[in-house]
Amino acid sequence: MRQTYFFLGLVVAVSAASVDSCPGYTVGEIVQSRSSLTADLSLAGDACNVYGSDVSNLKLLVEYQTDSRLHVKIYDAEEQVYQIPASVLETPSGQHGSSSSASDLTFSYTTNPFSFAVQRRSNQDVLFNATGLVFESQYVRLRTSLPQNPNIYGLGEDSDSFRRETNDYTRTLWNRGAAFLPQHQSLYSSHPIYIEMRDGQAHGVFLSNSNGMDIKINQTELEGQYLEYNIIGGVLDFYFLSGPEPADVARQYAGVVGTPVEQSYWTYGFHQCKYGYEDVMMVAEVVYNYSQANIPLETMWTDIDYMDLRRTWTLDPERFPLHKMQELVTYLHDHQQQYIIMVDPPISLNDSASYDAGKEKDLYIKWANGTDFVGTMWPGPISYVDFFHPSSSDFWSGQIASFFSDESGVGVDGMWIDMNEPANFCQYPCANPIQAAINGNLPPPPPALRTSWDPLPGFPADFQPQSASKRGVKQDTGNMTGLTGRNFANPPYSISTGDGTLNAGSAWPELRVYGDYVLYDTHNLYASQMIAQSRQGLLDRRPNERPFIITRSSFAGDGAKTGKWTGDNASIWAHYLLSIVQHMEFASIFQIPMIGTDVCGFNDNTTETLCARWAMLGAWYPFYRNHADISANFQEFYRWPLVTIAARKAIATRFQLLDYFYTAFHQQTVDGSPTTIIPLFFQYPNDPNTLNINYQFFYGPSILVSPVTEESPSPTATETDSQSVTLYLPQDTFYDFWTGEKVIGTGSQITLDNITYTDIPVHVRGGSILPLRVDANQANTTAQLRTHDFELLIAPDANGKATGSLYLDDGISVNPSSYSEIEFSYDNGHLTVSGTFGFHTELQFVGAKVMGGNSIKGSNGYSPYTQLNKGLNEGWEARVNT
Ligand SMILES: *[C@@H]1O[C@H](CO)[C@@H](O)[C@H](O)[C@H]1NC(C)=O
Ligand SMILES: *[C@@H]1O[C@H](CO)[C@@H](O)[C@H](O)[C@H]1NC(C)=O
Ligand SMILES: *[C@@H]1O[C@H](CO)[C@@H](O)[C@H](O)[C@H]1NC(C)=O
Ligand SMILES: *[C@@H]1O[C@H](CO)[C@@H](O)[C@H](O)[C@H]1NC(C)=O
Ligand SMILES: *[C@@H]1O[C@H](CO)[C@@H](O)[C@H](O)[C@H]1NC(C)=O
Ligand SMILES: *[C@@H]1O[C@H](CO)[C@@H](O)[C@H](O)[C@H]1NC(C)=O
Ligand SMILES: *[C@@H]1O[C@H](CO)[C@@H](O)[C@H](O)[C@H]1NC(C)=O
Ligand SMILES: *[C@@H]1O[C@H](CO)[C@@H](O)[C@H](O)[C@H]1NC(C)=O
Ligand SMILES: *[C@@H]1O[C@H](CO)[C@@H](O)[C@H](O)[C@H]1NC(C)=O
Ligand SMILES: CC(=O)N[C@H]1CO[C@H](CO)[C@@H](O)[C@@H]1O
Repeated sequence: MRQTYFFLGLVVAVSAASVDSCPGYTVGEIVQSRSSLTADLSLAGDACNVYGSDVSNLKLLVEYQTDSRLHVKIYDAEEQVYQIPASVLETPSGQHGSSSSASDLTFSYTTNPFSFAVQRRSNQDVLFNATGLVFESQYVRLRTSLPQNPNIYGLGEDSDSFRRETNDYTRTLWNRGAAFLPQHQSLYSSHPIYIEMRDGQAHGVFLSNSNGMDIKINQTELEGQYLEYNIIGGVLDFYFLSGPEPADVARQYAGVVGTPVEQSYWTYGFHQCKYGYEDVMMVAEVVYNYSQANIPLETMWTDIDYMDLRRTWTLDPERFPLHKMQELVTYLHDHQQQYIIMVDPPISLNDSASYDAGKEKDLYIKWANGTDFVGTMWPGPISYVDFFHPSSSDFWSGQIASFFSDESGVGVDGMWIDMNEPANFCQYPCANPIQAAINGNLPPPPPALRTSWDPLPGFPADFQPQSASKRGVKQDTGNMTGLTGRNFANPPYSISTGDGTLNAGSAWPELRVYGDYVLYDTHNLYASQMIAQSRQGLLDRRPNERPFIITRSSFAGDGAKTGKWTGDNASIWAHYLLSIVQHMEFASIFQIPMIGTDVCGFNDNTTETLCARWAMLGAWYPFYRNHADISANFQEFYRWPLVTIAARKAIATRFQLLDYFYTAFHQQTVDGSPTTIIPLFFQYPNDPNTLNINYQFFYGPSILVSPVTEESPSPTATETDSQSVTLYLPQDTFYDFWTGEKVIGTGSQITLDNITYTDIPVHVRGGSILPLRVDANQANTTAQLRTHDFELLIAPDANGKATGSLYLDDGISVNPSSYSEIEFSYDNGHLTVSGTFGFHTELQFVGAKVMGGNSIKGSNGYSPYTQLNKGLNEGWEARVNT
């Protein structure tokens, strides 16, 4: 959703003193054990007090938590400085599963001034060399030197290149609604984790800190190459992850912040949304038109259009009346389709029922003096639900239970939560928010009531034309809620969010949430709390169903509860490309693998060719949704012949592979293995050519997708117009997914010609077996697809061998009562199926085909089909035609 709100960067006065003159710290008493080290650190000279006051006494805690994970924490001895509440994100502490002699990582330090280094034991490589520690009330700095031009990935959310720039580069983390995804600025989420690749080995560094920060990567003649954290509060709470494979780092990170949450089978279907559907009739018409166009629509969505005067938890009584909304939901459910609508975090002051319910429990974010803060959002004056308040869970769950009641409300199948940075349209200092809202921010007038509609065969009569937590408080120390005496409104060190100030476009940093916290410290966690309460509310309503949530804003660890979309992009080629980078980051580094980008673009008008290419690419997004802004033209796939053909083919292919991807996604939920959207260097860490690949990716472990990267020369084209694509193939055996032909990768680029608007280059990695649903192009929904049999696609490696797997369960239960984990293995014509077979089904493996078989090049690279007709409830073996 667009936030119609822009700020020019403010020029910030440069402080006279420099932190470079700060004295650093000296190491006092050290206590060492087999698996940990603690020490006192004290200021080594006169305080420099550049950005607030220096904290005199610090503590160092080093824990060898596992052989591959080292925890290093530097915090104030008084424990007054803000730390992330364990109720929001609980990272491991007090774990001592390894020792200083067994760990893959070694920790060393110098005493005066204090510095520390983390090395890889096997080769003594210095992975992190922390110098220049400054710890002030509103500024914390630490720098690590790095090799020249390091290969660094992560530290999102952003719209920059996949591999981080290494010179004069700043990544700012401060959750921020930023339409059009501007480059070199902070965007919706904060994920302070990076992966670095050195000579084929990977390590990870996670800084568990929710405060705003500038992470600077730079190379200067004097200081060499470095990465520097400049944080406006909190403590230094590092987790060093030793890899050595990129996939190991991903698993190790999941060990710190949690594995991603499992999603229901239907969530992988195709979704349609737009801001600007004028009434429920128009929503129904889109559903109808999709079915007429024979494009399988799985889930219909509605943006804030459905609300009465844009107020959360209300329905526009004329345009989206309850009885018609219920009929729409019933219609969709009867057709095995789903419905989702948007929910925003503020409550309108003018919405007496919901507002009073929240007020009664004192659930709104407050000023320091205890008065509720009033800001401005879509409905005008609003207060924000304080999702940190323990009673907010009951309140939010109650709202969900009644408004989304399956019996008496709108029985939606998931939640789409937006504006949760949280967004605020009232410009600081907004002396009179109510008046300001009334003056300039009343909800946009609803569209004129429509009075006539086309008939919608199959829909109810109403749709036919007629008229129209817990906190680890320790004794004798502080409660880690934050130092007093700080300047929240204008912090002395200013991070470069892109807006110039922290309060631009959001609720002010000086506001309070439950537990004596200020948004200055917890801003980046607001969405996390909304996600948690929304998940709980959905679980309370349908206890056995996996809650499906798509959020705009997020923080480290949120993948354990939610999926995400990448926000308000634009209908431009650059954002079609950017989506690939963002999905690799979210899926493989940030552990939010249910990730998607608005297909065909949100802001501005798309074109037929852009939308066709995007329909083809979107089929390889975990979350595949077409969505556009109210000011953009309609862009449903059925609106252009070319896009219709592209979408049918894309969805049929996605359906064919849906269980392959469901299995891959399941693996990531089990142990954090990056098995969903995978960068090439994760798969080929020893191939340095893969380090700079932005626009090719693996969809699951076995499928390499190489979309067209050049924009179409014309905005309209026909199905047979084509372009070429140059792609990189690592040294490996591949097969063209569409023809079955073998393609030997040589670690170089190849060019494919004649890639029409309904084509996308896809290769299967040799050594893989993929379970495919048969006749996938005949399924209109994923529920129908689940009744289709399987066939096995075998792509042998250079030795004629291949393996694969299939995870089966009911596709919806939180804890499925039964499931199967089926393993396939193939060796030169001999196929073996084994595993566990708890999920009983009448479906069959009807056949198998081997890629790169005895084919005539150019026509069909598949072996003659082998009929199998074997069940899925026990193991078996068979000969397969090669
Ligand atoms: C860390 O960096 C400092 C300054 O650049 C350097 O003097 C020191 O040798 C480095 N430490 C290690 C362990 O490499
Ligand atoms: C990088 O270093 C140069 C030279 O000191 C400096 O001018 C520039 O501002 C630095 N960039 C960042 C992002 O810190
Ligand atoms: C549905 O299709 C009809 C017939 O092509 C068209 O007139 C109408 O505008 C479409 N409506 C929507 C909401 O797409
Ligand atoms: C799928 O939808 C098409 C078009 O509406 C219809 O002709 C076909 O019968 C449907 N298939 C199934 C299996 O329901
Ligand atoms: C409050 O709501 C009423 C009726 O729902 C509406 O008429 C009025 O314009 C609203 N006022 C504001 C300030 O939003
Ligand atoms: C509390 O502080 C806010 C912001 O300064 C102010 O607008 C409000 O009037 C104050 N409330 C009281 C009761 O003093
Ligand atoms: C935390 O400690 C501060 C300072 O001692 C105190 O003012 C505040 O009330 C405490 N907050 C909580 C939630 O205990
Ligand atoms: C989108 O197209 C509509 C009508 O075709 C036009 O009025 C509008 O100005 C276009 N928007 C942009 C941003 O070009
Ligand atoms: C390009 O592909 C299309 C569709 O697959 C085919 O009809 C056409 O003959 C091909 N053109 C060339 C030049 O190979
Ligand atoms: C990544 C990218 O291309 N961003 C563009 C997004 O849109 C704005 C406005 O059109 C451009 O200024 C950015 O360059």
